[in-house]
Parts: sequence; structure tokens; C-alpha cells
Amino acid sequence: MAVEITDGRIKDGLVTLTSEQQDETERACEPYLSLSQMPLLDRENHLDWLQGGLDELPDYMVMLDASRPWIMYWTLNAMALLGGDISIYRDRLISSLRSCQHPDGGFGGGDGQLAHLAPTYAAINALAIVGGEEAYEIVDRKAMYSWLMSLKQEDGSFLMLYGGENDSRAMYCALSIASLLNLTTPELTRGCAEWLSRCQTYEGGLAGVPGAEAHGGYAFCVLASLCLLGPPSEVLPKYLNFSNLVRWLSARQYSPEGGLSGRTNKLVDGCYSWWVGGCWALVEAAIPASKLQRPLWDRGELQKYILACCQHKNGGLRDKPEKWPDHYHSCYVLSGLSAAQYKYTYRGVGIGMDLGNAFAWAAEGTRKEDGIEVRKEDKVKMVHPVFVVPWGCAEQMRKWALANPIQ
Ligand code: FPP
Ligand code: K
Ligand code: ZN
Repeated sequence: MAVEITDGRIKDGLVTLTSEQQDETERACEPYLSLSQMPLLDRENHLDWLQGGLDELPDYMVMLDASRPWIMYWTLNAMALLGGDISIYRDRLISSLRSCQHPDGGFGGGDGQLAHLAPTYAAINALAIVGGEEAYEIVDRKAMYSWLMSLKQEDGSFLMLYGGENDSRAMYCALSIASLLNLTTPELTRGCAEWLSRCQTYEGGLAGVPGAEAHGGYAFCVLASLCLLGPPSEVLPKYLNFSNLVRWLSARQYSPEGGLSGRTNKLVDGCYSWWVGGCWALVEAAIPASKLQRPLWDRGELQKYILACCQHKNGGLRDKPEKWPDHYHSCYVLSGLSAAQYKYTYRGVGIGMDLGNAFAWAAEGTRKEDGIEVRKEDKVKMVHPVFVVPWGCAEQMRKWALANPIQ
């Protein structure tokens, strides 16, 4: 089969649905990527658009009532990363989340709904973002701990909810919550790292469950979980084939788009700016600085994809051109932009298994030699590489939890 190389792109002659969709995506991005001037981050417009998500949802979005904590987390995280004032939403968030908490522990998607790890993770993160004792206090930590333990399985994994599925997403949610609220015990973390290790696939990527396809969303969940369980330089090489992981992660960035994809032979999507882009901070922290002479990914190209292709002209961020913006993409595109704009290092040493490991990160702005130039208009706030909240929020919640042990 004839293989052609045009503009650095390798194309074979085999036409499939996959190759057609890839060509279509390149065509859709082309006019945005070839603008003579890269668009600025449209901060005020995004803030206005995001604010709409905290007002009444329109009728057609009623199905999103099952993810009220998610909408609040996505919106608040995005607004805070943009530098918006979120303190005005604090009281409303607290009273709204109070009614989502289940008497037996955890949070549901809405009033009176069954507790589920995903909205519980979102609720705890949203409370961390608004911050303050009145916010932290609403969580029934005693009930939370017994509910988390009730989801723990023999093989080390966690169920999303009673009778639900177990996957690496559930484990990340459980460990993140337990770490922020200081609910760690050896029983809670038993078998976690071993189970996560089984999620690595033949491609080198990481899956939702052992045996499934490697995917960017789950890759972040596996890596962040491991980085909750121990220092990156200890746990990542211990539980994963590190070089296969790096090869698979590198293959997620596409040219000419510059954006990141979630899995082999699939398309770039703005949300993987975080799910995959966020993996790099964790992976780089596992490599000794002397061995990390060149960046492993192209931060500048990712920033370009985000600014050129992911901003909707009426505000909000999106998957790719020709798609509508939404709160989920706004949160993770902006978190990914932050991952591109800052460099993270890990300062902890052998902190141990108390889930305090994720509180030893340091970060600083990137420089030109990191492959990215950040104009002041485009700068977003620093995101925490494990908890995905603005820098400082996770630390404050943990500090409160340590100072207020459960009776
Ligand atoms: C495939 O979608 C993607 C998934 C089925 C799930 C991805 C997982 C996450 C985003 C992680 C969630 C994490 C938490 C903490 C809840 P697709 O087939 O539409 O997209 P693709 O073509 O890009 O793979
Ligand atoms: K997708
Ligand atoms: Zn997406």
C-alpha cells in the first residue's frame, strides 16, 4: 500500500471510517490553526457563559439534575481557574449540596438520590473550591468512611455505588475523597496499588478495569490514584511498566491538530487536555530531573489547540470545532491549559501510606525552553495535579480535616 508523507503527516492508502473522521477533524481544525494571530483567551466571555450554568438550568437539561454536584464542580473549577470571583456562590453551594448528602454517607446526584462515588467526588471538590469551615463541616465524615468501606471489594477495588460497577474511576474518587477528608486506614487502601497495576494494557496505557481498552480518562484516574498512595518516583515505576506508559501517552498528541486524543485511532478532544495532559505532571515527577532534559510532550501545541480550536465564540469551551461548548469541557480544557502553563515537581520523600502523599507538590510557571510561551492574557491559575482544584484549595481542606479529627 502506498504511504505518502505530506506536511509531516503519514497517510496510507487505506480508507476507513476512522481515517475519514481523522481527515474530517484535520479539515475542521485547519482554518483555526492557520489564523495569523493565535486568539487570546476570551476570559470575560467564558466567565459570563459559565455563570449561566449556576443559574436555573433550562428544561431540556433536566437529565443533568442527576449530576448537580458535577455541574457545580465543573463550573466553579473553570471560573476559579479563569480568576473569577466564586465567593458569591458559596452559600448557595453549601445549601444545595447539603440536600444531596445521603444519611448513610456520600452524596447523590440530587435531592434524595442514592449515594454514588462520582457525584461525591464532585461535591467534595466543589466544597474544597469554595472553602471555609461552613463548607467543610456539612460533610458527615464518619458516615462517609463507613460508606466508602462498604464499597470496598475483596480484590482491592471500589464499587461506584451499592450493586454498581468497580473501575479505576471509582478508586480515584474514593482515594481523593479519603485523602482530602483524612479518612485513611490500612483497610481502605489495602490492595489498591496492586489492583491499579492490573489496569495497564498491552499498549502501555491504562484502562478502567483489568483487560479493558486503555483510555485517557482512566489513565489519569490510575496515575492520580497511585500518586495518592505514594510518591510518584516510587509508585509509578513499581506498579507500572513506565516506558510503555510514556510511549502510549506520547502517542496521544496529534499533528497537525496539537490536541490530545483519549485512545488509539480516535480523535483529539479538548477534555483530554486534562485527562491526558494532566498525566504528564505525574509522570514527569517520577523521572529524576537529570534524566529529564527535554520535555516529553508539546505544551505549546496543546495551548495552541485550546486557544484556536476549543473556544466557542459566544463563550464556553468545547471538544473541537463544530461542537457546542459545555461545562464538562470548560472545566477540563481549562485544567489542561493550566497543566500546559505550569511545571510541577514533587517534594515529598517516602511519606507513607496515609494518603498525605499528594500534598507535597510544588509548581512554577513555564519558561520558553519548556516549549511554550504564555501571554499574560492567556494565563490561567495553577491547578492541583492530583485533586484537579485550584492550587491551595485541597491543602486548606486537608488542614481542616487534620485539625478536626472525627469523634
Ligand atoms: C469514551 O468516550 C470515554 C469514556 C467512556 C470515559 C472516559 C473516562 C473519563 C473521562 C474519566 C472520568 C473520571 C472521573 C473522575 C469521573 P468516547 O468514546 O465518546 O470518546 P473517545 O472517542 O475520545 O474515546
Ligand atoms: K470524545
Ligand atoms: Zn471530550
